[in-house]
Amino acid sequence: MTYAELHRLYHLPFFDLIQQSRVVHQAHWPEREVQLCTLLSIKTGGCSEDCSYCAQSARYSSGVKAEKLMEKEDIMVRAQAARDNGSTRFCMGAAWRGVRMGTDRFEKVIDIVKDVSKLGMEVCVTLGELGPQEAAALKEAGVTAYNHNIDTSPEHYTRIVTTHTFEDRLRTIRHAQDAGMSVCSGGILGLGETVEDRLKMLEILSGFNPQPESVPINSLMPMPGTPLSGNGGVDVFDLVRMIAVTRLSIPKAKVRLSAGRTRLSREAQALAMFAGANSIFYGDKLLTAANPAAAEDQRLLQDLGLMAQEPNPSMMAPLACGERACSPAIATT
Ligand code: SAM
Ligand code: DTB
Ligand code: SF4
Repeated sequence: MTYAELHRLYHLPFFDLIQQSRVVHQAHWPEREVQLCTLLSIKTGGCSEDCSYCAQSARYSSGVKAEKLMEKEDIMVRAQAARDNGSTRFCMGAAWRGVRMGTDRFEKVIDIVKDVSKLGMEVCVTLGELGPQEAAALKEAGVTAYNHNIDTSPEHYTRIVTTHTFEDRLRTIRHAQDAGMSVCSGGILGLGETVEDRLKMLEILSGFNPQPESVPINSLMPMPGTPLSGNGGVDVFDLVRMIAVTRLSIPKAKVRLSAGRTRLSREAQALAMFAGANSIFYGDKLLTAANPAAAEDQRLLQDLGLMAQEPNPSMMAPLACGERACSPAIATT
């Protein structure tokens, strides 16, 4: 969707905007379901990168200790617990700049993915930068979706991260798509960006071909010791407007109301779901930061008459659209 159209929609009177996004939401997602995804940090802290929002960067004194890659057996216990608790997607995150074929740690991740993917949940990983070979190996091992956020506009990105570029992020996303993985890509609100930056981010996300399969909308969780620790909270109506415009511009995506729900009331979360959010991180921890307790989320869904979504049975990536027709991003065997 063009920037001009996103801008027009975003600035509609609030009720007009959410009325429109509700119609599109119901047309594409009539089932009254919310996807439950559980996150696990399989390699925490000590990251070489300087993302100024992140407690896992080695450059900041955030109090997050650098740990080794978790053992597969311990990860399997957590994955089984997530499934038993009702999650249909298990998302493993690593505080790495990226991964490289032939390294011991990448081989270990491949082995972990193979086993987790046998549990019947969608498997998501977020490991930083990927080349084409790494992407193909992850797809082959059973990854459903690769999470790689663009986080904000290209212009604002240079004020938030200096150790890699916005173009590096786009290249990794292209490699994940070319390998036939679904792409999960979104951003963070509250990094000191303008509304224009947020809409430029959305212009880029909605312009991906294929569009992202899921779009996490995070609100900054200000982490002690990071350069952005003093940033204020995101206004709830700004957040809901972004959710609504995301739903309108990427209608088939799971729009995930992501980090920052601990600061939102039940009513605010209900409004975000009404406007188009249909996925949440589920379980009391994100990667290092807090998330609402699973029991609270169960109660919220029950009170709203919403159900947990089944996993995508084919686990196929969305189709890429050419000028005349849509075809799979990669031929599947
Ligand atoms: N290292 C990998 C990478 O950068 O892609 C994967 C892990 S990284 C922590 C995943 C995403 O979490 C980031 O792109 C960012 O959108 C989000 N995130 C990290 N810290 C956050 C914070 N304090 N508040 C909100 N979102 C955050
Ligand atoms: C995403 O967009 N949000 C998740 C997931 N993808 C990996 C991570 C949120 C991290 C919040 C801060 C923390 O836990 O350290
Ligand atoms: Fe490292 Fe990812 Fe955190 Fe950036 S966001 S510091 S790459 S873990």
